[in-house]
Amino acid sequence: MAFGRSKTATAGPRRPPVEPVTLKILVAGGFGVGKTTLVGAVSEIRPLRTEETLSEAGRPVDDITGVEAKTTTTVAMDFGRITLREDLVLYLFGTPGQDRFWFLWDELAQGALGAVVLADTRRLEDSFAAIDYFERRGIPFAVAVNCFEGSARYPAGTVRTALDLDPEVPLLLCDARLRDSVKEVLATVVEHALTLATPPTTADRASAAT
Ligand SMILES: Nc1nc2c(ncn2[C@@H]2O[C@H](COP(=O)(O)OP(=O)(O)O)[C@@H](O)[C@H]2O)c(=O)[nH]1
Ligand SMILES: [Mg+2]
Repeated sequence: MAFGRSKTATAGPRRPPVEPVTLKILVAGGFGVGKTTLVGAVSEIRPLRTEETLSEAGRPVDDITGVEAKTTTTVAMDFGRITLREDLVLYLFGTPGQDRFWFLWDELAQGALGAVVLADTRRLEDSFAAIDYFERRGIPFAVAVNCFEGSARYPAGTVRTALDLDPEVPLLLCDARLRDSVKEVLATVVEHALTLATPPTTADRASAAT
């Protein structure tokens, strides 16, 4: 009885602190699709928002026709942090919506594990640019349809076809205002990205060859 290895005897009096893995996730999608809302719903730190007053100089460029009450715009990004598990912390970077900030995307994408593309079924075409961007750069992403009230519910297959998504790209419905819903989206992206990042095992290759 005394021959077996005893875990409790060899483990120290305290468990060593877990050093969490930190991963960077981008949050993209068209203007007003819910990026700032999503980051704010889950972030444990007060989300950093780089809202800038629309300036006189920016007036000819920022088309605020129809949204005259909008006097600020997210210039660079939304930033937040969420501990998904004890050993897994995500840093969230919302990408800027305006076309003239596209040059920032390459900076933001540096070192990103994956991305969430938020979509609104009332204007799916607003998500095309983000999907194209991540496809072209081989950055793993999942599409999350933000279910606004009043927007028709389409079957996932219909949305998938409309967005011309590759079959392995996860597509899910979410509510960007709800912490649990957003957490599910983020967990899906991480899982998807890690699956793609894991080299196939010998067994996988053998079965693929047959
Ligand atoms: N009803 C509803 N409103 C939402 C939802 N997500 C975002 N909004 C609202 O839509 C507007 C635009 O969202 P915002 O997060 O600023 O979009 P962003 O431009 O992508 O950052 C805001 O007024 C939000 O409160 C949602 O899931 N349901
Ligand atoms: Mg925003």
